[in-house]
Amino acid sequence: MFCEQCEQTASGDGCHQFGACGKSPQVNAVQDLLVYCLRGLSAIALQAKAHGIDTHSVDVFTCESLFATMTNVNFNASRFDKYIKQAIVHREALKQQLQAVASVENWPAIAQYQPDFDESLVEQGEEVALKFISQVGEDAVDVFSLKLTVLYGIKGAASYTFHASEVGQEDEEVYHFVHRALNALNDPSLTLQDWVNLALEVGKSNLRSMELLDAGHTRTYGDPVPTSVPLNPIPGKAILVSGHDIRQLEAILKQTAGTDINVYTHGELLPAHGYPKLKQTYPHLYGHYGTAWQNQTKDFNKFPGAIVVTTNCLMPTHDDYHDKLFSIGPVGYPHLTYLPAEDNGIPDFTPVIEKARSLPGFTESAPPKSVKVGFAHNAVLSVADTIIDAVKQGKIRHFFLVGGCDGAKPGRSYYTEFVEKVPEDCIVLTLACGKFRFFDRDLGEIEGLPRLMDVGQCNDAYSAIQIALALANAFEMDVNEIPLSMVLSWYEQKAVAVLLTLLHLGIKDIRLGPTLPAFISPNVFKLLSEKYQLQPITTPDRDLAACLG
Ligand code: SF4
Ligand code: SF3
Repeated sequence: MFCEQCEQTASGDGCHQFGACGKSPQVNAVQDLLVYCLRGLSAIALQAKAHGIDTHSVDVFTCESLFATMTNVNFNASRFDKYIKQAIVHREALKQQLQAVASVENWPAIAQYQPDFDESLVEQGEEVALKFISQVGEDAVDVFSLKLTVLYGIKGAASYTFHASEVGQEDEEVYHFVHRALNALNDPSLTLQDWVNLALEVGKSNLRSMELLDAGHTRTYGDPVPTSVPLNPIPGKAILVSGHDIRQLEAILKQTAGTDINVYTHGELLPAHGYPKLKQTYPHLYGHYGTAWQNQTKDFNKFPGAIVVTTNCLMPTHDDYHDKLFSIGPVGYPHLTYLPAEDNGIPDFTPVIEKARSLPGFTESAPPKSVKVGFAHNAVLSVADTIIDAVKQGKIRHFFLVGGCDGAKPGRSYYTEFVEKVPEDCIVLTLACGKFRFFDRDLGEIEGLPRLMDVGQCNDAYSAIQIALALANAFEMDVNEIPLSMVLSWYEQKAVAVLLTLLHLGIKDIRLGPTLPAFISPNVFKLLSEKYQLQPITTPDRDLAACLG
């Protein structure tokens, strides 16, 4: 087994025996086999596109199945067997269509690969996994590092692309790029510089994917507005919805409308409360429960209702709550109840509703407590004049974007301490699940502006980018010259995609932690630090002093 796609990777240099995330070597191998088959599928999809053949179902399938191979999404080997079979069926169907319009003599070897479904897919996955081959040149370590960066980045970007397609936003160029990036992994002739360029292109394409997702969310549910979200449960039956998928949250709200069930968000669905049309249409979207993904064993156990996990991050499930847990979309775990989508992409959530009814729900009130969400680009830029005046008058000295993924490592307390130490004349923007380390702190206000603003989910890095670019425009400065520092935490491949987007935009001086990606070789890191001044976090005091200096 070899996997080093997330920050949790064992001993900081790859999981070799068993995933620190709970992924078994068997599941890792079938994920590797799926990625190999997708590389072959992409080679054919590119040819099909060049001949004007409609590849839409293959495009969406590729994004969904890449999504399933991300950290903490799917632990169910049998699900990957199905994805692998589908990849081969899609590939052969496209070949037939191609044969009808062009006389193709030879398919690339990878596109002729045929898994033997009567034999162990695990062994076959181990054979075809992307491996480091030491004898391919002196920069082999760095090329391999960049190949992994592209693969992991495209997984993150594919997940956002899949979400965007669910809310009706698609771009052929993005799908084309996903296939091009996967197909590049088939090309041994690419140089180090080719791989650097491709990694930055992943960032560019991911920016478009996040833009599409933003458009899908805001056109469907309205631009987020500052909204108080109760953290105290209220008596009544309850369903908890975890992950990132706002469309599936809406489907659950629709199917529970008019019942006595209250719906709570968990993890990265907290920002959903900021979307006005969702809130207005479904008053039983009541509040938020729990914090970041790594605390779910405790949170899910205590939650007295049914729970649906729509996306990452799912941890290995626990007997204490396995029976009340459901997964949908690309998410899965052995023996966990999976609700398949119907033709409209939405599952029938009746089993969830029945489970919620059979459980006690909340029986007591708790003291009121709330947090504010909804500071996406439209909300923040609607008060741009106030912000700009406050900066000009010296009332706001600096902005910090403290965001990204949360995780279990003790070093992540850095982010809590950092936010606590941010001087009172500075504003903290945050996004993604890393915010749960400080999201309920009252940092007060400057000129009526909250000092802590929740921009949204990890994909709402798009919003943060729009805010940064608008401020740069207003101050007639380069984005790297405005008083803004980015202090980011990463865990999984969505964060890799976002980081590549920021580098593609030329954003410098990003501080990254809690540790640097294991898949980034020392030379690749040197290159990134020389060109972009990308740097590891140190201590909150040192980093704050450097940012404000
Ligand atoms: Fe290890 Fe992370 Fe891969 Fe899981 S996803 S096997 S923790 S590197
Ligand atoms: Fe969190 Fe998994 Fe990355 Fe969307 S829910 S940010 S870790």
